[in-house]
Amino acid sequence: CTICKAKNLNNKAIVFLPHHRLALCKEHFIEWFEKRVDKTIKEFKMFDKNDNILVAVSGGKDSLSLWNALYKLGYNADGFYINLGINEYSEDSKILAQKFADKIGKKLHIISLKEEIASIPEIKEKTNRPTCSACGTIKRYYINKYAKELGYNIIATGHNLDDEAAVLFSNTLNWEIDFLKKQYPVLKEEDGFIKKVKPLCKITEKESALYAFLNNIDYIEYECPFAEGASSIEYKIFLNELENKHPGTKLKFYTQFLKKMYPILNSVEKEEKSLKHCIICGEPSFNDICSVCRLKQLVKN
Ligand code: Q46
Ligand code: ZN
Repeated sequence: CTICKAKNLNNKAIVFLPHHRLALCKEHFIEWFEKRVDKTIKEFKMFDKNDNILVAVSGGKDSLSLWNALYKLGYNADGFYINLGINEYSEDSKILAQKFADKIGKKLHIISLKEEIASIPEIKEKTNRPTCSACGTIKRYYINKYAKELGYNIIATGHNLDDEAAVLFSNTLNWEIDFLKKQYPVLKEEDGFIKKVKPLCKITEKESALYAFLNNIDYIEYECPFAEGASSIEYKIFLNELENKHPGTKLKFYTQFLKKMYPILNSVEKEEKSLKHCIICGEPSFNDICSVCRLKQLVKN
């Protein structure tokens, strides 16, 4: 282990991180991971120890690793789980999320989509919206709504470097300027929207899986059945091939975008669509009726 060696200790490394040129033992990997998360939180001024954080928990490795790291770093963080009603996947992930919350003695708020609108499979059947796009809109809507009602001022999600690099790659391939302009690990608080942050944005998927494993966190190891065939998976595979040949590619692609391209994109004056409030539910929306209320109407009809 690089750190043990410097301290004249003799622990064997269990992992090699080529993009950081570090070989680390279990103890120092965990320490490195938590320090890196904390550094990211401070670098982007995400939150501090006085904030009330709500972690979007899916039961997967990223959200549980994030919650564990925030807990160990001494931040005030509870969890929020949406039961999407996707058969065993939702049942299994709910059990694992609750088990983890009990282990660290933190509150996990749980809502059921079936009670709010309808389950994801029902929404898929009754509307023609692409499933993951509808699911993403719904998740963002409910966590924002409940965070406000429950008195949290920060929403933290487990998006990792692989996720961010894949989205950045897709948005760049399609020159989605409006999306690129918003691709930042912090979305500031805005009329009706709670501040949203991504503290794992510089942590790879492998690092987050290893952190979960070394901390004995039980997480859901299989993907949601609707994830199959998503183009983001292809982009992740492609970026990993590049990463294997040239370690550090993903990190550089993402961090250099934030440093060099993001400020340029946002220096151009844009015509801001003004934010209103949905006439049905009162939540922030760019249209008279928000997309979740429209979805509700489609499901009913
Ligand atoms: S849960 Fe929902 Fe994901 Fe399943 S339906 Fe798609 S978006 S894949 S993170
Ligand atoms: Zn609405």
